[in-house]
Amino acid sequence: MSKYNLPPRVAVIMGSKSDWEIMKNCCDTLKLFKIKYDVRVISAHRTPKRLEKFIKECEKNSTNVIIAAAGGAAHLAGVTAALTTIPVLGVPIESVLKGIDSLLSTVQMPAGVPVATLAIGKAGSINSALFAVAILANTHIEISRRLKKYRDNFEKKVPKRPF
Ligand code: RP5
Repeated sequence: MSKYNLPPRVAVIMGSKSDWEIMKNCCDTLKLFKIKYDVRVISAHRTPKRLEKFIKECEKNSTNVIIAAAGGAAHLAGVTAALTTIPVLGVPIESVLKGIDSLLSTVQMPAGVPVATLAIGKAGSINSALFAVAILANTHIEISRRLKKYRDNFEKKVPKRPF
């Protein structure tokens, strides 16, 4: 089977176990769409060898998207993107500086190695999964159907009046 026909697969990595409370929202969202995913604690500065090894595994098992979350001097998504051409989505985690440091560290990649950066915290965590789903929906009709259904339900939940 060609790697392009394999079931879609997403990897979710985060710099610390302390990021899990936010990143479980990402995993719950992937689950909702029945997307296969791996989830790991990998830090660019604390466990650089683990990062390199994991990225090699992702390339071997044809992972389609890597979601990388980190807080503070958040270089995990950037380093990940430097080591692979698999699309990398970055989630800035709230920090002592309210996540502004994480956001800027993740989003401000110099031209050539992109990281698609989501919002700080829970919204970014959920949206990173939805963005991965949207990427996969381009080539997987069933995922595209699920995404459209999700959006329809989303619209139904918004009240027409504020009272
Ligand atoms: C980053 O430092 C992690 O992604 C986390 O958001 C932050 C704090 O990590 P811990 O000190 O809680 O392990 O690398």
